[in-house]
Amino acid sequence: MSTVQGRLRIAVQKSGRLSERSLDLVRDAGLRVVKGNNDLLYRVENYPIDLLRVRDDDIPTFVADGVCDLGIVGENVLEEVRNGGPTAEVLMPLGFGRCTLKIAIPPTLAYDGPASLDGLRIATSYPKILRRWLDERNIAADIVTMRGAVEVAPRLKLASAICDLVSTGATLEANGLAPKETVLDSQAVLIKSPVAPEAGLQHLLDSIIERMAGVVSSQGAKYVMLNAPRSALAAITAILPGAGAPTVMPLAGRDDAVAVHAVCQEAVFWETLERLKAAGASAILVLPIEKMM
Ligand code: PRT
Ligand code: ZN
Repeated sequence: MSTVQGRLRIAVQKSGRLSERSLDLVRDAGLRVVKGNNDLLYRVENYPIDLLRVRDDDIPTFVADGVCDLGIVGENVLEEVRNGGPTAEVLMPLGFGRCTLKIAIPPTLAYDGPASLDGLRIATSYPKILRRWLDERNIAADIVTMRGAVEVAPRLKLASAICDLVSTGATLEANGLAPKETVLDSQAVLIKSPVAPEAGLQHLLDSIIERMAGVVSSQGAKYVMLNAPRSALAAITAILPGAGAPTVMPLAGRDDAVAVHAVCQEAVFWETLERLKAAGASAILVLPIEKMM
């Protein structure tokens, strides 16, 4: 049973790379978040829900222990704190906070595949993930655990290689390091506690999860409307990216053409519109989708 009577709790990063997008997701799911005097806890005014704002490293444990019912955290953090105990269930990837945990080396170091790391010292903030990766490949390397500024370790002669998160690659470049191996691909995920909430809150929990899934799947999705010659219908439908069965409707006074409406789950680029037009489509409209269930 959740520790706070009568209220659900969602753990989000207090301040960092995931904070803003986590709050956006919560808000897009219809929760009105009120920032009170308490910095640790934000209240939701239209539902019995609180947001617990903590360091991202604490989120997996809070959710696994049932202190929070849901949490938003990077897969990298989730993997690093994984131990033999109860774990939070990963419900869905959220499409933000994308990064890759990479092994990088200075260009002066000879490299011919993972075996070249044998006997080296590697600096990282992710010792457990790195150790697992090395063990799987039978590589005996020393790991130096650093909490930040991992990229300076080779210059300071603390280590000869690093294993750190990369998004744009600018940090590696600025420090003269070259990425060599991908240890983990990561993004933010929604996690759920193995501890059930109070009976009266289960329905609300299920509904919040379903709404968040709707928000995530509507991101990037577009509603496309166009007119098409009947003869080109099959070709035009095939061009629409990630559309299921589109709705086809008659056009008043036109036997040779139809209106096509479709939800496209994948990005609709200008190139897609140009191909649709070349296939005979006209009056093409692409609209954003606000909610989807
Ligand atoms: O205080 P708290 O513990 O909550 O925050 P934190 O400092 O541990 O984490 P924070 O806010 O930096 O990152 C939160 C999460 O964002 C991470 O756990 C990842 O899941 C995700 N994320 C996405 C990243 C990056 N991209 C990222 N680029 N986390 C860190 N970085 C760092 C990386 O460590 C390196 O220093 O950014 C630098 C590299 O970036 P590029 O763009 O130069 O490649
Ligand atoms: Zn952290």
